[in-house]
Amino acid sequence: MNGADLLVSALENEGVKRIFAVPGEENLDILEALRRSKIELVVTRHEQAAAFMAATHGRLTGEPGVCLSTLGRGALNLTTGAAYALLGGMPMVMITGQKGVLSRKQARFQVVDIVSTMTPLAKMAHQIVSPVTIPSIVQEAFRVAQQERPGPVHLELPEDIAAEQGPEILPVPRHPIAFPVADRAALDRAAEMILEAERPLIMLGAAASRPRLTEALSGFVRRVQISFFNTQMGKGSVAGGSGLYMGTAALSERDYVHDAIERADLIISIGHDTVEKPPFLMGPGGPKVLHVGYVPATVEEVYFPHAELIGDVGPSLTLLADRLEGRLPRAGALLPLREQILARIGDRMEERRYPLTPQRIVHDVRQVMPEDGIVCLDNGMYKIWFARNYRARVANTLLLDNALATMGAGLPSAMMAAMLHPTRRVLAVCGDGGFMMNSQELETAARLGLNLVVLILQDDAYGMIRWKQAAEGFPNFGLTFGNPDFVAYAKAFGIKGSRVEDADGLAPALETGFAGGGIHLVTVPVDYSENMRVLVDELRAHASNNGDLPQRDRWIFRQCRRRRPQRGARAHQHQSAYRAVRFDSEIRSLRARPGKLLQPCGKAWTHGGFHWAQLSRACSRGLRGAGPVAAGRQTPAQGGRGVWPRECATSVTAPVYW
Ligand SMILES: Cc1ncc(C[n+]2csc(CCOP(=O)(O)OP(=O)(O)O)c2C)c(N)n1
Ligand SMILES: [Mg+2]
Repeated sequence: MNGADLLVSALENEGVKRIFAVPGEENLDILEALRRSKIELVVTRHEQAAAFMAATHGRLTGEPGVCLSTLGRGALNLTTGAAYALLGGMPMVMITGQKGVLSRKQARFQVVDIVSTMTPLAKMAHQIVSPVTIPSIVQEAFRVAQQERPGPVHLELPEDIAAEQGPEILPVPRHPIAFPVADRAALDRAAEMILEAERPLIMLGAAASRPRLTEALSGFVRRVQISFFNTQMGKGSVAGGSGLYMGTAALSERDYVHDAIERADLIISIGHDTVEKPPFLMGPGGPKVLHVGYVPATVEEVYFPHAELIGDVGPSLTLLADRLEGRLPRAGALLPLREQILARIGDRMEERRYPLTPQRIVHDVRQVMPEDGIVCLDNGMYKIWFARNYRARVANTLLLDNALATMGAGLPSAMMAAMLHPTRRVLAVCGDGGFMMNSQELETAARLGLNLVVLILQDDAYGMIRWKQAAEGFPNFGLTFGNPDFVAYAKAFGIKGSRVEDADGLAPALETGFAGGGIHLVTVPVDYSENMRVLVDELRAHASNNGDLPQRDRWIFRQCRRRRPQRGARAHQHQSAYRAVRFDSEIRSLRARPGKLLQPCGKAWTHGGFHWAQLSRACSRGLRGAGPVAAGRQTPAQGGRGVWPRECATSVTAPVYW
């Protein structure tokens, strides 16, 4: 048996069914061993897709997916997938080739230090230097990848070690991995906190979507009857139709779901992972947080739990529910807010407009997707709309990446979902930017004979960045592009394609795509003017109506005054520093932009959610002798335009201190 045979038999022993790969000549012994094994070799058209598929295998099954590449350049192409799996908590094993290590007949030709490259991107990165170590190293790799928190591991098999003959060594026998359950004292403490709460609220984070957790988690929520919301990656982890769902925190603040979060006095945060964009910002005076997780919380400026319940989450929650069931008369204290929150989110979702609004697209997709249908998103503006508006009722039926948030993963992740669940409807939703980052994989999908519909939202632009550019007052610049004729493009791959031509055309086009089987590409033009209308103007007005802005401004100003020049690191340790830092960055951006238009918000002018007077006062402190300056002397109601004054913008060249 050579090293490659040992590797492949160890992979078979781990239950590996497929390997996603773009092989190179350094992998030829592995290919030969695979040819003689039961493992299917799936070649992709770019290593990045192989890694995204393997990571998604891990995400959906809990068992590591495996990808393979050549040395150097091929291995480097796996790095984005490695980061995707690392941040997303997805178990994955990456195997890469290398030139021989026992002799150097080709000197340094093509050699890159991939183990060092992978070290910060993987839970373990290891070069194999002897065939006899292969069975144990492979088992170690799989265990490390699967253990909480799951992630990628990397093994490098140099070509001479792969070819080296050695004795037959049996793979290391597998045994089930059990996780410890939270201890009794922690359970009692957690139960006490929940029993004392007046307005408890559950938050379901990324780890709540672990495949093995779904049943126990739904059972916990059913038994305690506490209303819940989820982060983007926690969507669907408890049935959304339970009547307790309060919404998804797709934004970090000011959305309608934050009405409930701000009123809660205890948040039971289950499986939250701070790799996600913060679902809410902790600050003084806010709700207490009980962190329930497989691993302790990472304490951050915006997330610092007051208590923790650490251990295997499913069994721990069952024990917690034993202490709580039937003893929580205030479990539904925040439920009266539910109807209004969901109604606001659902606003205009059936509007007939062409090009289609994002709300209408989400609505129509939901119509054609059955409960267990899987929607896999790429990254773009629509992700916020899907996270906010799409009601997922089954775990892992809305796959999105709110961790690395990379473009290009939508199609490969949907291909993996379609491979694992050939009888369920699977839909990839991509922007015209993200789709073109890995569109070559249409060939792989067609070759594999998958059933899959790919929906492309066409705005001929990097829409999300365009939105942020506009929201921050920058002029429109540099973010548009041309597109191929997507229907003709699909045809070139031997795939059916169609274009949505009117406001009611999306649902029938998707239906036809699913009914026809195979791969079907649908392209729909999207009207992104709703981004500004809803996500900026409407939510700001909502925040100011709630009285959030003045109160927050007062508080931010207090924090800012406490800061001293150049005390950055220490000042940041303060739990409130996030807001102070944001304030600081808004000031910096305004200083560079005299004449910038401010946002109307209720009766006032604002920038980045801060009142103009607050900002100009802060600036004028750096202007020796200058008094407070006024911006926007006319109110929005008087039809005025709020303009950031030139004195504030240009006179301060040194950092502004408070
Ligand atoms: C690999 C990668 N590069 C850049 C970005 C930054 N980025 C986030 S969203 C976005 C625009 C996405 O454009 P598109 O796919 O067309 O979706 P849209 O926002 O237009 O709906 C960009 C460039 C990213 N997330 N990932
Ligand atoms: Mg776009």
